[in-house]
Formats: sequence, structure tokens, C-alpha cells
Amino acid sequence: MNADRARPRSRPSGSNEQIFYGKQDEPRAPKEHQISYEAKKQCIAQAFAGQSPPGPSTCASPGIVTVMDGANPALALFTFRGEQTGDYFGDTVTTGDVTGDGVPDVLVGAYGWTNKAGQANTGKVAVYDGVTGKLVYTLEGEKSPDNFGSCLDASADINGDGHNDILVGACFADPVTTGYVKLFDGATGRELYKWTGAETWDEMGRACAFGDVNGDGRADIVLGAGSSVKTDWGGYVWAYDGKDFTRRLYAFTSGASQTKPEPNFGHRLAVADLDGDGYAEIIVGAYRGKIVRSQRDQPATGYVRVFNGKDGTLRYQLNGTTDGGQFGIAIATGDVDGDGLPDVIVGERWGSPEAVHVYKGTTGAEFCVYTNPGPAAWFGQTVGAGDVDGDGRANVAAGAYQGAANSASHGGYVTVFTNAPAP
Ligand SMILES: [Ca+2]
Ligand SMILES: [Ca+2]
Ligand SMILES: [Ca+2]
Ligand SMILES: [Ca+2]
Repeated sequence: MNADRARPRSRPSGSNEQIFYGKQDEPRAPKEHQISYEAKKQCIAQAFAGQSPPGPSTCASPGIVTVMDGANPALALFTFRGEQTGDYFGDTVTTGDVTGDGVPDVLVGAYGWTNKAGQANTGKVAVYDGVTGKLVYTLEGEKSPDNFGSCLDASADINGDGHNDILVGACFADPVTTGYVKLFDGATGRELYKWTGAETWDEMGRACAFGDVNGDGRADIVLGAGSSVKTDWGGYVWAYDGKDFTRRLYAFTSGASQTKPEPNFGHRLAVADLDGDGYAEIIVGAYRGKIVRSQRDQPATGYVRVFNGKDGTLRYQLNGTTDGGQFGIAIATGDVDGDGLPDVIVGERWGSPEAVHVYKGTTGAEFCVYTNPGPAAWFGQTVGAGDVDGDGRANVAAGAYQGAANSASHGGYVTVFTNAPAP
């Protein structure tokens, strides 16, 4: 990461926004070529330290989202700002062509947002035009403490009108953090459907994603409830048909009922067709999961399970390396090795070392790992993938939410890695 070596080149005045660009680092290892740049973290949210739900905010300012040019990390395309101190604006971000002009738009969640009636943590999502950066519209939670915006996806056009549609979670919605996920029509912002958690404490809406699970050509909806006490202590994941929102295709649980600590199965998820058979796989993170289930003395390294889209069977399981490492706190997919099929990228933010692992999507074989050799930074708190250099292979991005204690900025940063030679 070399956050310590990063140096400021650009410091916009009039705000506490500071963008730092690191110098091009020498490769330290064959798999760790990197283009590094660092963004000042606006908000150290102690309440959102991983095990804790988003709670009373300790942020010093509204959140900020900066959109960087993938080809030129020195160029900020847009900067979007939250409205309120502690609104958690930017804690969830996604892109999708909601306006229908062919250019992806930017969606930013602010689950700590207080509505006009003064209800704290109602939450909202802002949709910005990807061409102009102008606000298109906002979606709002119903009431306190919905935490509307806890998950976000706009990667699919579910009703086929040429506008991508939007999934938004509200994981702490009453009664008692039952939670819900809503589907909105991207063209109009109108609510199309609402899925509510099965029971209290489920936290439905910790995660949500589109993907064509049943292979009929239309995206389906996958929902993560990161907690639970009745159905299964450890959380669950539901997949619903994109043509019939009432038809459940699959339900997955951790199988570790009543085992403490709860594994938080479904706290994160991703959906992608890893083997190219036309059925999207469901990739579920359980960041406090135990490798050997139901045994209390087993270390909670966290794990990720990959379920086959075609029949719902477990394809493979990926395991963390460190007790308490929170492997699975972040998941993304992208074709990193260039074989034309998506690979699986998993963050292990509290591992020894903090790491981001990359696995071949078809087999689950690890072929690349990025680690943080520096001070604790929560490297792997977020992960992403996209081809920023145009070579046809996805580049891996890793967020280090806490930054490094002795970093020049003492804030979080994001590193985008160049690809290693194809394995
Ligand atoms: Ca649509
Ligand atoms: Ca489908
Ligand atoms: Ca598949
Ligand atoms: Ca691949």
C-alpha cells in the first residue's frame, strides 16, 4: 500500500477534502505491481467497526464520494457530498445506467440520513447522472431507523425498458431490525416491490444483488439477511425470480444454527455466472463464520460459499486464514485472469496480514493475493474490480477504510492494482 510514501499533489481548498496521489511504486513482488492513490477519509465511523451495526454517528462531517478517472487516477471526474454530519453518505456506492443514455450513472447511499420529519437514520439514496454529475432523483427510507441504503445495486434492467433498475436495502427497519429490500423502477424512481425479512433481528438488506440465477435471460434478485435468531442464527440468503417477485428460487443458510458468534452469513454477497453456463452463481460471505460448522472451539476466520446457480448446490467454500480476520467482509467479481469468466475477490480486512484474495471463479483456486505490509489499515474492508487500463482483464481495487496510523493523510485510501502476468 505504501500509504506512508504517498504524497499530496492536489489539495482542493475550502473543504477538508484532500485527495492524495501516490507515486508509481516499484513492484515488490510479481503479483503486486500497483498504481496507488489515496483519498482522504472523511469520516471515521467507530460505530461501524464491523461487528457493530451502523449506529449513532461519530462522523465529523458529511460523507464525500469522489469519482476518479480509471485511466488517470489524478483526475477526479465528480465529487458528490452528503448533506448532514453523520449521514454515512458514500458508505454504499454503485453504478448503473438508470437514465438510459448508455452511460453508467452513480448511486450513493446515505443510510444515516435524517429525513425532513427529523427521523434519524431513515436513510436515502442519491442518483447522479454519469454524464453531467447532476442529481437525477433521490429515494428515501420510510422512517427511523430504516437505514435505507444499507445495500445497493443498479446493475440490471429488470423490466426491460432500457433503464437499469435499483435495489436498496434497509437493514434496520422495524420491527426490531427485521429489515427490507425494495426494488425501484430506474426510469421513474417508483417502487416496484418490497421484500421484508422473515422475523425480527434478521437485518434483511445487509446485502442485495441482481443476477440471472435461473438462466431465463432476465436478472433475478438475491437478498442477504446478515443476522437472524429464529430461522437460523447465522443469517440467510434468498433468491427471487426476476419475472415473478413472489417466487423464491433458493434459500440458503449457514447451517450453524445457534452457534456463537453468529457467522453473519449473507452480510455480503455477489452474483455472477462463474462457469459460463448461463446460470449465475450466488456468492455469500459469512465474515465471522467458522470453517468447521457448529463447533464452538473452532476459529471464526470467516468464509465465503459459492452456490451453483443451476441447482443451488454448494460449489466450493473459501476460507479465511486468521481467527477474527473477517474474511468475506467484502466480495466482488471480475475477470482478473483474462479467461473470459469472472473470478472471485474477497477481502480479509483484519487478517494477518490484511489481505485481498483472488480465486479462479470456476474452481475456487487462489491465484493472487494482495496484502498490506504496513500498519493496520483495514485493507480489504471494500473490494472492487474493473478494467481500468483496457487490457481486457479486470483490475482489483482494495479499500483500506482506516488508513494507516502513520500515513501522511491518516485517512483511508483505495489502491487499484495492475495485473500480474496471466497465471
Ligand atoms: Ca428498467
Ligand atoms: Ca432470471
Ligand atoms: Ca453458472
Ligand atoms: Ca477469469
